[in-house]
Amino acid sequence: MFSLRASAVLAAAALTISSGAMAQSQPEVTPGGAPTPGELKETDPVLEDGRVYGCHRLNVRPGQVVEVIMASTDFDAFLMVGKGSSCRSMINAKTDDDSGGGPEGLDAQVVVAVDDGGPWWIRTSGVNQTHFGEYYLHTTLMPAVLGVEVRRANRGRDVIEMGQIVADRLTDESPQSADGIYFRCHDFVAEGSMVTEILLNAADFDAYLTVKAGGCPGGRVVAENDDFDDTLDSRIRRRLPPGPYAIVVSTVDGYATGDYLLTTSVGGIED
Ligand SMILES: [Ca+2]
Ligand SMILES: [Ca+2]
Repeated sequence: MFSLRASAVLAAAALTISSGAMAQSQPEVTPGGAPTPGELKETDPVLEDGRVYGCHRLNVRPGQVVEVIMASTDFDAFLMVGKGSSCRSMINAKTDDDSGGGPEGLDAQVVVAVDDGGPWWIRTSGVNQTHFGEYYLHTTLMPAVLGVEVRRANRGRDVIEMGQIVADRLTDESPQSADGIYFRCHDFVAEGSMVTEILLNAADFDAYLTVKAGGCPGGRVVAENDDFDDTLDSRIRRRLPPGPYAIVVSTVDGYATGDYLLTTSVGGIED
């Protein structure tokens, strides 16, 4: 009798410890705060492919654009960030292996545009079953505005102002060119004689950037770019005479869709 009671108590204690450990392994991460330490251990929950993973609740508000970097010197970091009921059931999650750079080029980086209350999650893992060790999550709140908010403020028009970062998305409901490629056209007004840098970062597709004279949909092509440096992203640096321009975001990936960041800034040397 006593032994049964004792084992029941022990089982209850084990349950308490286990749920306590679960709570500890899911610390909330608030963007902009100090780096969050984590560790992958052999006793952690396991994915279908045998990799262990960690789970962090991402404390964000709709309208925020957040960069998450997972850095580790112990193993090859892999990230998944998305929303859903848990780290195991996210929808439209973004994943990344090595975009975060780091000393060995193996850190992971994901940028997400927070379009609703989620809940949002960060899932941390390695890239194979033997990856264990310590890592840090660095989160940054980016000074970006969501495309949906730009359209809401501009009666449906896509507008980008000098110095702005717009977080937007090509979807299967975006306008299509004559050959079926999805695009989005942002109105831009050049005001000075400085060099304008226009940068298009797209994690999900091979970006293509075009600047045309006049407001959207634009006329004569002023500048265009497919890739720059060693990326598939696009960048244009051009001295644009004052006036209205159409900045067209598209892809060379056929009918590809996905998130992108479009940034305008002053400076740099003309391409
Ligand atoms: Ca990696
Ligand atoms: Ca490209």
